[in-house]
Amino acid sequence: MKTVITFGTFDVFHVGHVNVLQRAATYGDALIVGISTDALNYSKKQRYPVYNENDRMKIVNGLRYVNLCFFEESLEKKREYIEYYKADVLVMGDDWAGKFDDLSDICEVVYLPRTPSVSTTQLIEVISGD
Ligand code: C2G
Repeated sequence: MKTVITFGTFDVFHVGHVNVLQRAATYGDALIVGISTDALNYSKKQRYPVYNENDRMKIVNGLRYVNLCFFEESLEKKREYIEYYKADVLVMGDDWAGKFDDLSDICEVVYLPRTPSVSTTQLIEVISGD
């Protein structure tokens, strides 16, 4: 059995997230998703996500091609998570291209093209009428 792992905030969940998760699932038999915690997001962006970590996890967990979700507490712990979940493949969007190549000693590392013209930042601008 081949296990795939991916990570993300998934806030506010949109079709670009669906596409990357759906494509990631095709790289193996089971897909595990690390959901960035609210605290991790705050440390990166100095703002909390629109949806809290429990709701974001519930949304991603509800997708039929996602087998398991867990909270990603630190960007530095990817190696630990990959080893813990015995993942064979790490899949990330290509905005992270090259960033995780050092993990290729323990798993296959794949970067998938981002879905163009969809982003939460853009969505927030449309909703707020900016
Ligand atoms: N994504 C995509 N197309 C978009 C937007 C996002 O393919 N238009 C992908 C990203 O490349 C990523 C995943 O969707 O693989 C989740 O994106 P984010 O929620 O923005 O995750 P991010 O904050 O980049 O991840 O360890 C990484 C952290 O968890 C943070």
